[in-house]
Amino acid sequence: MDSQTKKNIEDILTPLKLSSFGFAELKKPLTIEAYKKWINKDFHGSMSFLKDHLAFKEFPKTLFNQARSAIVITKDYFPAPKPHKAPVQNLRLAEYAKNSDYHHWFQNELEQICQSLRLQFPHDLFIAMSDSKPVLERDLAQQAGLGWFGKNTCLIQSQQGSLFFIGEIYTSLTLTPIQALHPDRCGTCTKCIDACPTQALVEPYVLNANRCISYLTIEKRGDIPPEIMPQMNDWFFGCDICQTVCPWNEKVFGSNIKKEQTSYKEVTPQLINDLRWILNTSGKKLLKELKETPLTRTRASGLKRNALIVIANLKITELFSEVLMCKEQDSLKSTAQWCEAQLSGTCPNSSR
Ligand code: B12
Ligand code: SF4
Ligand code: SF4
Repeated sequence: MDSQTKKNIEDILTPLKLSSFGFAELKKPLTIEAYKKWINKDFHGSMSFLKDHLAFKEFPKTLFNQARSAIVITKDYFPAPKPHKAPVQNLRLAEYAKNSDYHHWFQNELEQICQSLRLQFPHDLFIAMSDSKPVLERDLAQQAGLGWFGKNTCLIQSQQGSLFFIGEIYTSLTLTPIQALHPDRCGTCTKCIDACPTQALVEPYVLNANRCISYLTIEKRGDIPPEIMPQMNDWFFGCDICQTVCPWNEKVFGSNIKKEQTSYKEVTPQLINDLRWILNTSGKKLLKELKETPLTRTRASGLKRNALIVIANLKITELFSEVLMCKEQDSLKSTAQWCEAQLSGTCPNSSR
């Protein structure tokens, strides 16, 4: 990479005040063997696309013939830079899901960067992606020197913690890393593994998605194993615990994030209203009202299923009749029956 190319790209990116950026060559990911082992153990659950995408992830140049390198960009999502106002504000959402769907706004920001790059390099290819193509994004960002793999599997930067998205621009330019690999700073810490409520971090750096609240509330379709539902606490969509207990996030964000995310939500009339709204609203209307948010990923039946689990775990007897109504729907029947069993015997006015 000649120094003028590097300078021209940096001149475009630096004024944008991105959280961080770096360059990586498109080569076999450093952690591809760990990825294959993970797939072979079926830790991906029903996310079959992760298995199907293996070849593109192992040989990144095959995704776009002309691509040679990637410009990797991170974007902080806490406190929410693009908050949405959907009527789920009182439910326990992962921090990323308090933002509008990053697959749209972050992707758009990356597209705009591509436009500027095309003006500077009219004969070259630039393709923007963020969780939209088969790319092993954490590995690519690690190669670009933008963080290390924590034992919770998230990419962490010592100055920024881990609450950031990763996006990349594949290009035909030949770029080499401008930063060295970020050293591992987990040391002997195991806080994330110890704090995971469902024991999904089965060993350092290995997450069994089948047990992960994030997977169960977002990606899993249908019923959730009954032995895990009580451990999901009041998480409605996603989970942040293995990140909020991380000393590197505590260092960057202070006590705010920890307090907000590691304690149960108080059962307020507003929280009950949000849950009632989810259960009483038709699937079509729910998806319409939530269309700017990432919550539609789990579909309407997933949102209703998640609401039932929160109701059961918080023992919200005020919604008993709504729970009974869900028993009439095939897709919710068994979760509603389980929820009913958790609630029955609880007097509506007793302390929780
Ligand atoms: C599938 C997926 C999920 C799944 C599986 C998560 C997972 N850990 O794999 C589920 C639904 C559970 C999920 C949850 C979340 N996700 Co997600 N997810 C993805 C996706 C689409 C693919 C990830 C993947 O390939 N997993 C495969 C497994 C094998 O990878 P891995 O667990 O990271 O394991 C690696 C390391 O452990 C490492 N490794 C293994 N052994 C060893 C040993 C040593 C010594 C070392 C150093 C490394 C190492 O190698 C493995 C392979 O790279 C990416 C987007 C993308 N295209 O890459 C986003 C992505 C990883 N997710 C992201 C986010 C924000 C989240 C959540 C925070 C959302 C939330 N709050 O609910 C949580 C975080 C949970 C967690 N602890 O990971 C961000 C991560 C940003 C970051 N800073 O790391 C990404 C990159 C999306 C984006 N474009 O920003 N996600
Ligand atoms: S996101 Fe939650 S459930 Fe998943 S590994 Fe982290 S703490 Fe465990
Ligand atoms: S909690 Fe500790 S072990 Fe886990 S990712 Fe953070 S520093 Fe690493």
